[in-house]
Amino acid sequence: MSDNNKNQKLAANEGIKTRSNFLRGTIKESLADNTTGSMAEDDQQVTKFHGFYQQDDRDLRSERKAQKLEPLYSFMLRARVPGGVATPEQWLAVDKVADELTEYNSIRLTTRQTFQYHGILKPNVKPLMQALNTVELDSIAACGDVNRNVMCNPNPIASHIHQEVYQWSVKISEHLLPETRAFCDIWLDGEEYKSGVQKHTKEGHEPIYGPTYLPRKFKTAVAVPPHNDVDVYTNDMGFIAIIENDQLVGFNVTAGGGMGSTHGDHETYPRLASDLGFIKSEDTLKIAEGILVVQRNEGNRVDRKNARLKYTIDRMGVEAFRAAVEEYAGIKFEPAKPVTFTQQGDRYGWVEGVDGNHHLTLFIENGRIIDTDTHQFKTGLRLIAEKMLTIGQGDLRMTANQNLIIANIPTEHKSEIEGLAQAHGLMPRISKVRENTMACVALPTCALAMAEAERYMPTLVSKVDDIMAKYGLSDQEIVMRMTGCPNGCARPFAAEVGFVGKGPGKYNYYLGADGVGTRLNKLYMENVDEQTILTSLDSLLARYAKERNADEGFGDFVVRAGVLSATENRPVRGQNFHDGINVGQA
Ligand code: SRM
Ligand code: SF4
Repeated sequence: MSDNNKNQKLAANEGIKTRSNFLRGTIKESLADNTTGSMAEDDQQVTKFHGFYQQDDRDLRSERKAQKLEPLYSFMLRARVPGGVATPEQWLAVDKVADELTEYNSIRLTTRQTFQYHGILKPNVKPLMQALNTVELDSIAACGDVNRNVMCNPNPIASHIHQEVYQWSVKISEHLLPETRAFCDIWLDGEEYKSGVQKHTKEGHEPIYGPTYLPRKFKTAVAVPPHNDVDVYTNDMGFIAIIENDQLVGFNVTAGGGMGSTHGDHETYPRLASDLGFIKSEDTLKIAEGILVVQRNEGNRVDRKNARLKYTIDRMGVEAFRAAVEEYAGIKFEPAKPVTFTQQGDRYGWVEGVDGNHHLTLFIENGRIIDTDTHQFKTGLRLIAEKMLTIGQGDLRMTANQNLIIANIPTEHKSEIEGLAQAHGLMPRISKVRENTMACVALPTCALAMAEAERYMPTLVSKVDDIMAKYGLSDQEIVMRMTGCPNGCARPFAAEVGFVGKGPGKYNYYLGADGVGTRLNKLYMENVDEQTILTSLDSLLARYAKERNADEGFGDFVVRAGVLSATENRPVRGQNFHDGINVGQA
């Protein structure tokens, strides 16, 4: 244990992890208890490591309370899908499970390239785990104080490079999986996972994590420049592919990114990752393990608000952290290679890969796959996956921006796939601003939401679209993101325009990131309503239309025009980040 934690009362979760006996807790007993829809209190923490969270529908809370009923408990489950790649067989199973074992009949693509189900009743959790296992999917370590789903650029345009880089994301994910047999025992009655991920594991043996796992969640992304679709610098650990002469030679490694913060608490802050240096590909797993183990040893286990790797690095200093990783791994970092990122979001429509296959990126607003009166995303994607099976080719790739790529389609089947997408509303004409939006789930399922996000962002974007059109800016891209609280699940602090929920209908409003994910934005107005936001955007966009330089993004413009100063890339203790112009009602 680090000196940081000595002689101090550890956070309650540390006790829960210790008592859980390598993530077993009393999950089996909680599942068997049919007197309540809930899990026992400690188990509600332990189940996160198994990929699921207890929730209740907040829209129904007061009604249920008035009826003296317990909240309508159900579970959100998040799958582990490294790099976001799913086969058509997997997609069809995922689709069927949504109908048969969840109350919401929807699939929710997340900001970390996987999918979630909401509204799983307790008796359905185990059947759902087993159904996913039949198609080699699992939710091991999708949440909890462990390395979570590993992201990777999903677009296989330069197929051989993407395949190789993608394989690294799978290897990192599997190398850093917890080894406890609790997963097989609880969900598969002791059988092995069909994918083989638990094959060589031993009972009570966690060589990388130890019995109390990490102090806090830990996230990893692999980027392929010039695309920064995975927002690599917002991750605890990042690998930036270095390609020379059309070959992957290694990775620039970054550490200490994160978005989460708490309103008004300057000891918490978003941070972009620090560069550690370049490594050869063959050293990837050793370095990944080293970064994780240094965080395991040095991270704060007393205060969970100060426990992410970003705080450990700021406390230790980058040099000392790098040296500790080098010592563990027995590998020296070389100086980082130059890299340039040119875009943060996804590119929509068809692209042709070097191997002649075609890839269609679809905009899925806020990742919600559901059939409604206006569009039938769920049905359309099911038919596309069925078509892939009949043609014997193709896969579905979730992006880090809550979208989906229909990948590896041969030329002769392009038009059939496009026909299905068009017929089900999957290729709507939308503005450039909307294409670059994301909103987190927030209400009604997220227990931490202070304001709406997914259910409100589409309306706000329509109003912003009108302003853009008024100033002739409809072709201009702006990265705009919203979350229902400052935990930052849609990475709002890395957006050119960010909205972060403060209370019902009220948002903190951020400006000034660079549109490629290498500079954070800054608080511009605090606790403001829609009208204040639109009035402000109207006047800033009017200036932008007149005064911008050629190819200047909105985030760069507001900084150059002196609307606010640029945030330093790696703010220390939040100084720069929180010094916005506070004109809200606070
Ligand atoms: Fe998140 C907690 C949803 C990506 C930072 N996040 C939650 C919970 C589980 C709420 C809770 O703890 O009870 C949310 C569940 C809502 C629901 O009903 O589904 C939730 N987070 C999401 C998703 C689904 C948002 C989305 O709309 O796609 C994303 C799932 C990602 C995945 O597949 O693994 C999601 N969360 C993120 C990201 C973005 C990223 O990782 O790239 C962040 C910011 C990056 C970071 O981690 O710093 C993020 N989520 C948080 C935090 C703040 C962590 C911190 O350091 O303070 C919390 C709260 C916590 O951990 O205490 C949180
Ligand atoms: Fe919930 Fe906040 Fe994350 Fe949105 S940002 S999903 S409101 S925790």
